Amino acid sequence: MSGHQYVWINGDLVPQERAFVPLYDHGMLYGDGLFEGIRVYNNRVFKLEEHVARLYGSAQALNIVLPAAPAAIRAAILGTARANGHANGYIRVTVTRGTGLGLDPKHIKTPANVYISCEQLSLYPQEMYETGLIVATVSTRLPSPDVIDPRVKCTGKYINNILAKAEANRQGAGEGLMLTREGYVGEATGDNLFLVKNGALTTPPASLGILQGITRDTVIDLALGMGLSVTEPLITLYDVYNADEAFLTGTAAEVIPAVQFDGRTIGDGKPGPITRRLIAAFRKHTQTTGVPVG
Ligand code: PXG
Repeated sequence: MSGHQYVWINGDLVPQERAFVPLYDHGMLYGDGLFEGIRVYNNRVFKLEEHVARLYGSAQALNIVLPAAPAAIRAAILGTARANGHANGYIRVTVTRGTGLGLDPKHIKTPANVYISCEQLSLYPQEMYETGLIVATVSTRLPSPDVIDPRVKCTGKYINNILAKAEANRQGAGEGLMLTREGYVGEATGDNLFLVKNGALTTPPASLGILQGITRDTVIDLALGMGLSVTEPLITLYDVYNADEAFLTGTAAEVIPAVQFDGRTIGDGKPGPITRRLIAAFRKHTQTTGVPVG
């Protein structure tokens, strides 16, 4: 099937050019849905179980009932990856509450809609992983957890992240760093932040209202495996500006060094040694773990 692209929609693999979303899909009308971005490395789906578990966690929080059990969704993800034939790719799973006009979920007469696609994706040019990213703090704040719980990876919340990303772009930065309303450092628009100071790693605590990234968890495990210390203190911009090294983690961005924040150069302005070691370890890890696409 190579060459053609397929999208899995509610149980069927449909050629991409014939894959449509209903006009009154609640995700389309109100951002009433959730999603996961998942990587395929070397014909293996990375952290499949973790991503599907997070998807079900988001669904449970939004009271959206998925029309299939986790094993069936995992099989559908693997099947979509297989049909599209990318040895290295990016899978996007989107679930919406269903199709129906009006806020009231009673108007929805369909089961939840499930869409799965697989594409090739490089978020940043390869040389940026060598030279490092420029990051700007943005004025767009993280929504507080009493408004939108960050552990719910719901589509609607991403308007904030899109505006933050555009704000960063306007400042000539590749990513935007978002703060909580209290001014603590939270996360970037689609990635988590790590700092290195005196050989030890820090990253903002998940309880602050950030997404507990699966790449973040992976990097914490790899760092601990190397004997490095990892803690989750409250971080302010002072800590960021005075770090020895910094990097971002996310499924799309992978592990990418950050060498400048708001015009302050981090360390000597080049990706640091611990960052480089973690990038190498992450790349090695992704090649051999993961569920074979088959
Ligand atoms: N923070 C936020 C706000 C995210 O959306 C991460 C951190 C990193 O989490 P993972 O689990 O990927 O390590 C994310 C990741 C997309 C897309 O278009 C998805 C994300 C980010 C940007 C784009 O599918 N999620």
